Parts: sequence; structure tokens; C-alpha cells
Amino acid sequence: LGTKGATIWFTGLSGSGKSTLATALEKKLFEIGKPSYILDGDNIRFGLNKDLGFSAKDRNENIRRISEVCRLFADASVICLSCFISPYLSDRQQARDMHQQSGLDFIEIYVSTPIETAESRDPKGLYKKARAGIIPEFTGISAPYEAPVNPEISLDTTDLSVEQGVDEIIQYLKKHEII
Ligand code: GGZ
Repeated sequence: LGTKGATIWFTGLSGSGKSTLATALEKKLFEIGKPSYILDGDNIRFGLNKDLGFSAKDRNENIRRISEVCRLFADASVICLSCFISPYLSDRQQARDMHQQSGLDFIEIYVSTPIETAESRDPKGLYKKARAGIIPEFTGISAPYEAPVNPEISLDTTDLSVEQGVDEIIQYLKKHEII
């Protein structure tokens, strides 16, 4: 088993399935003895980034800091699972460049689930609030989402089981000798 770390960068709309996939992947990696750590809104936006909101500028800074944290985890031989909308191409490119400069693998996973599916799930009722104008600058409704051009992996969770999605990621990691 390799001792290489890496960052697996999930990007996609709210409700697209990023955290669900990452949680199932974390379990699989644990079972094969590969340390991983999930970064998501729950452990970052309430701590390190609690001073940031959802303006374009704040999202840029959110992703910049998260990219640095991911690089530290990957450098420590951990597989860092980053679960943020990360709507801007340039911010994700910056994260990729940062890893490349440190010789660390960066795998971008585009969770391409369309807004129709994400909105129909609406587990926290956020889309409903965004449609009503109660939440401003909501990604996909009143704020942009720039889809990746060349992601390593694309997964639309509309008709894909969590198991199938995780299998695809595991295959990729094996093929590229990350696990
Ligand atoms: C998008 C928002 C917003 C706005 C609050 N736009 O489904 P969730 O709830 O748990 O995930 C969303 C999360 C997005 O935070 P990120 O740090 O991933 O965003 S970014 O990468 O763009 O900086 C959603 C909730 O926070 N949320 N307001 N206006 N999502």
C-alpha cells in the first residue's frame, strides 16, 4: 500500500451528492487502511472560515484557504476529501496548481448532478428559500456555477448509486497507484 497522500476535490451544486460520496469513500479507504479526512462546510465554515460568507470574493478566499489545508493533509500522506461547491474555475485551477507545485496528486471529481435533481432533493430546504429570495446569491439560482472542463472523473448521481460512484473512484485511485 502506498504512503502517498492526495487531494480528491469534489465540486458540484448544493445537494449534488458530494458529501454523500465522500463519506462512503472515506469508509472504503478506512477499510483498506488508507487514512483520509473529509473537509466540508461543517468543519471549515464554522471554524477556520467562519468569517466568510457567500459573495464571490468570500468564496474565492474560502477555496484558497481550503486548498492550502488540503495540501497540508496530502503532504502528510493523508487522502484529503474536499467537499465544497467551489463554483469558480480559476479557484479550482489554483488549488490544482498548488498541489502540482508540491508534487501532490489532485483529482477533481465533478459531481455533475443537474439542478433539477439537486433541487428535488433539497434536504435542507435551501433551494426553496433561494427561489423565494430569502437566501441571496445561491449557487445555480442567483449565483454562478462554472462546470469543470477536464475533470478526472464526472459523476451524475441522478441514476447512480453511492456504491457505483465510489467504485468508480476506487478504480481510478488503483489505476493511478494512489491506493
Ligand atoms: C450556495 C449556500 C449558500 C449560498 C448557504 N450558495 O447544501 P449545503 O448548504 O450543505 O452546501 C451549501 C454550502 C456551500 O458552502 P461551500 O463552502 O461549499 O460554498 S463555496 O464553495 O461556493 O464557497 C449550502 C450552504 O453552504 N449555503 N448559503 N448562497 N450554498
